[in-house]
Amino acid sequence: MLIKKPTYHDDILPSEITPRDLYRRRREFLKQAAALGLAGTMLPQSVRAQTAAPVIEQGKLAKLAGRASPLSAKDKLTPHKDVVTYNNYYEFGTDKHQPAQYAHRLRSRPWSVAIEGEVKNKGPIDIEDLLKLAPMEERIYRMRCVEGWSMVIPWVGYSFAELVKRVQPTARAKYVAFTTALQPDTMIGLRLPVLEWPYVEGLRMDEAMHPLTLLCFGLYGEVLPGQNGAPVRLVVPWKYGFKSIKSIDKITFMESMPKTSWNVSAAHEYGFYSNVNPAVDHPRWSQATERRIGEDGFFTPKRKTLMFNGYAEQVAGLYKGMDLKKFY
Ligand SMILES: Nc1nc2c(c(=O)[nH]1)N[C@H]1C(S)=C(S)[C@@H](COP(=O)(O)O)O[C@H]1N2
Ligand SMILES: [Mo]
Repeated sequence: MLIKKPTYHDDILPSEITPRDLYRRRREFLKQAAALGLAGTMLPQSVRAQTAAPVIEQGKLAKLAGRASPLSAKDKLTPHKDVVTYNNYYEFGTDKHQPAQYAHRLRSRPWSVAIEGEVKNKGPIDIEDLLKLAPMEERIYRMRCVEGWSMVIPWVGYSFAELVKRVQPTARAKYVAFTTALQPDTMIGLRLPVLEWPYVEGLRMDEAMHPLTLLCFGLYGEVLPGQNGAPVRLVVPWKYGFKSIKSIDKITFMESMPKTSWNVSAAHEYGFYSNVNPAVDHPRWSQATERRIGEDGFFTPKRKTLMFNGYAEQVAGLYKGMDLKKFY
């Protein structure tokens, strides 16, 4: 696809780009995207398009075993083929099949994760050390995208809390921000100012410490392929998919609520909490039902979306007394 370069210059340092510049670039892009008919369901209406046929060249991935976890869901698994070819990873394009086409280019070694902010043990952790930090578990989780589809995926990883225990946040840490790596030479989507790059997500400290919050390195018994967020990502099963940030290279403990990429790009559509809540519609579509990928025949009825994606028993306590329509 040929995309006319937006009207900004490559020689401007990211630090020199003001929010106003971003806003202008984004508007410029949206105009061009509308003209070109680009995909991207989560993006504003003007940015929709046809899906290209997937080209999948899957190399053999290394095995990554994990002991079965009692936190696993009992649902039928989504076929592996769908898990690795139907993705949202906008850094590799806003079309569902583009990440599978392009993300094999992602360099996942060498890799380290910077630990910063309100924390005693600051500094980079090498990916090989991160892999050995706690025993690997296989966790079968339901995932639900804000776009209205869901999957059931056997992830491999360990609770994010294991890492938190070792790096020791200070008493001032109330939130955690996660940042995706920036690889301009491999991430073709970075040319499109659809989101504020790098992709940033955040959790409240108690959400981050919940045992269900998974620091994830693999799926289906193999290391994560690029399109699913190699070499390390987050999986937060009771929140919409976009909170499950991919290819993390920085974790920052913070006293105040971090800005998140989706909230910056469309505050009225994507709040900080983003808990799966069938009673709160997306401004442009309902969240009451979902289509489970892999079981969608012509006559297959949609599933009813469950509060907290079916994890209410485990997580509802985190939000006691909060108005979840206000804190969406
Ligand atoms: N860095 C980054 N992380 C991301 C995204 C993205 O575009 N960039 N998309 C999110 C969205 S919207 C979803 S639904 C999930 C999809 O994860 P999967 O492709 O592994 O199923 O990743 C999330 N994490
Ligand atoms: Mo999503």
